[in-house]
Amino acid sequence: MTTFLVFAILVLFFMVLVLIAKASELASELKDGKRAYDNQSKWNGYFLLFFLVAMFAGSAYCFKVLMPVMVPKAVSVHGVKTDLLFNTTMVIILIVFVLTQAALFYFAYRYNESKGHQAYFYPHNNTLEVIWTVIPTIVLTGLIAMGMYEWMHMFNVEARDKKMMVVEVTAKQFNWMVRYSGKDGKFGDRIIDQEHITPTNELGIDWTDKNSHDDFLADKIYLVKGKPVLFKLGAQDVLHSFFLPHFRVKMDCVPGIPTEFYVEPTTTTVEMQEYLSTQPWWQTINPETGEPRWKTFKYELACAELCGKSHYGMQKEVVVVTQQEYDEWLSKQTAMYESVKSTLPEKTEVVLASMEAPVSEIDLKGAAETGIENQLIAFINDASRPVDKTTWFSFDRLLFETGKATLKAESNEQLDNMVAILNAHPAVELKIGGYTDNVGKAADNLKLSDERAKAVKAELEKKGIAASRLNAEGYGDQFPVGDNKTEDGRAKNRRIDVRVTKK
Ligand SMILES: [Cu+2]
Repeated sequence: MTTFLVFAILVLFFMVLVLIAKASELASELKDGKRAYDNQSKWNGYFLLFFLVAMFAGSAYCFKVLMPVMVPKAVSVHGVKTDLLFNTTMVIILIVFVLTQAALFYFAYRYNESKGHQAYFYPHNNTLEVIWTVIPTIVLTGLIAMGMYEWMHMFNVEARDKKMMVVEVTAKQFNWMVRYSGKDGKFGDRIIDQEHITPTNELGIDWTDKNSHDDFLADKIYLVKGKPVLFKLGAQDVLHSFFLPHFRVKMDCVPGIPTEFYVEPTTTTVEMQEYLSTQPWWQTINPETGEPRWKTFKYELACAELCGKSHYGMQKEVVVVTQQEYDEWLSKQTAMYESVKSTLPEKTEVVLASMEAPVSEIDLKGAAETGIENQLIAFINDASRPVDKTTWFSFDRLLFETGKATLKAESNEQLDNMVAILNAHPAVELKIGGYTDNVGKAADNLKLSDERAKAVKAELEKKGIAASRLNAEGYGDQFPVGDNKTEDGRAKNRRIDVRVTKK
């Protein structure tokens, strides 16, 4: 309010000056036109001088009032250097600003048009040209060199501390998802597709990757004083910007393009509060809490990209603590896996290890070159594709009685071959999926497909395969492989598929 009043008074004062000048000009014009013109140019000079003084006083006032309210000192190693760069630039700019503006306005005042005075014509001076070209060139080159040097240090991957911690931050409208790798220090893989990204697994974490089992989401970002941290940044929807003002960190979060930032915090939250308790502005009472401002000081993560209507809500607290406090906090975190594992479908719980040696002498009967048996053996032996849960193979010679889950005798040959493959590869496990076309009721199709898949499983068990190595599930008319509009396509959809995993 006071600021507004001061401003209003200044504006009014200025308007009064203008009116006085206008009035006196009009008055004198009535007497003598020429003198009025001289007077006007004299007044212009005074105004320009007044403006110069007001501008400097105003700028100085802003600095005095706003500096203590600005984001306090940097609390990261690179941040101190960033500030030094910023301040150096600021000082140079200020010097140039004061000199040029003072000269500009003073000259306008000092050499305003007056009777009998003629302007000196001074079109060119090589020495001056050289001076005002060379000096800014040197200064700017220096500033840019300093900036490049610091930039290289900030982003130099080789120079990074191998013992740094890694925190993964994913931005979305309108929140931050902060993932820690847990005690193993390794993040579980993420698979960005519709199957994996669900309301309960927004990051698309692959739960079959054991590294994910101790990953946890943190509601606050905890960092350790003196311990470098690499933020791995991403976004799920639109552009966001990861902004840690106190650490002088700002990095865009771009959907599809991972970015990162390396920071070493130097001051714990408590130490920062202690420091701020000595600063005058921070000692003033915050009307919202009724306490001195320093008491409720927190480091903050904010979004610095206007990303939508609730952009302002994208905040998170950052807490810098000692290693001991961090370990304590870490031990209290619950892995995401704990809360989701009971809801996970069976098919993602398979985890596999190394391949066994290829077996070439499997006695296959009736399997053509391109039969499912040969495909399966090739897949099992292909070490470059040890696990691929999306790869299913369709049985080509399993036959059921129409509308029933009873296997026909002709199916035996292929089932025997499967048994031979499973016996040759003891670590291999099978997931058997049953499918139908879309004729009839979906519920009936689902039931029939499930029964058929289980019939295959039962048959393999009868032939000596351990039940623990087999799994069967019906999917009804879901996941068609052919066009249900044609008889040919429907025949393709009525099928038993199999997927290989290894223990
Ligand atoms: Cu945002």
